[in-house]
Amino acid sequence: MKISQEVINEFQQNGVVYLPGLIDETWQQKLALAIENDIQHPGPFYHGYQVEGGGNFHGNMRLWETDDTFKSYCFDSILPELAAQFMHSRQIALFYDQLFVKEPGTNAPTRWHNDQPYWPIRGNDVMSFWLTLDHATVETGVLEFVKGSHLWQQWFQPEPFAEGGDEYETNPDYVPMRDIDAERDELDIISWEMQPGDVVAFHGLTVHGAKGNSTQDTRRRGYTVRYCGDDAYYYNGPGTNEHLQNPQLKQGEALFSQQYPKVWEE
Ligand SMILES: O=C(O)CCC(=O)C(=O)O
Repeated sequence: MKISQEVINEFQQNGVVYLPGLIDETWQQKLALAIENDIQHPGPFYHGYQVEGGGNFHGNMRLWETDDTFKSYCFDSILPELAAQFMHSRQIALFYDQLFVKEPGTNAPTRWHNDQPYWPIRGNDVMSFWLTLDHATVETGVLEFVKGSHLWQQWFQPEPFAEGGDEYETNPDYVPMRDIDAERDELDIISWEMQPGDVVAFHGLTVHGAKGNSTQDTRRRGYTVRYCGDDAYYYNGPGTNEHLQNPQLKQGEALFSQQYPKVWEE
């Protein structure tokens, strides 16, 4: 599959593109089963939390390391090759994958943030593919993006996503997160009503967030895979998520390793 130059330009300018119908039904069915299995028997990086008012938020990451379906999707689907095209890269490392399930009635917004400050990764070639397995709308918590915000080059201080969530060390080089909701009128905030199999691809510095799932009958299963390209390297400063750090790597080293395997090469 070849992405058009127009779509690549859109990704570079906006920091996000919508890829409708990217993932076929066979993959969707396999992933749906793997997700149910993870909900029943969460892997070691489970990060769900209790939500006021009911519902349930199930989060987990690095799922590919313990589940063959997630692994096969991260390694063998179209995604690594697309990542290479979007990032003009000759080699692609899998950084990690992450699951975000908001059951109906889960008042758990995904706070506005950009991702890279949470990660021990520097460089521009860092991106994510967020897949929905449900009809996702603003009401169920589809992702919203601040168009072009990756070009601000601002690294926002990571904060816990909910009470009891992971805490993050302060990084003096990071800036406090902006109050994006207060700035809604001035900023260009974009989102798409998404169908199962649709994907949004976005840059590691693009500011994004989502509301909770306020519906009573529709789940919102989002599954993200994150890849790095040629100019990305390991750098672990204050504020990163400890579960994403890689004890095998030293500051400044190339990423390829057991934890961040090479999944594509020209
Ligand atoms: O699905 C969500 O609510 C959050 C997803 C997200 O922030 C991400 O994939 O980077």
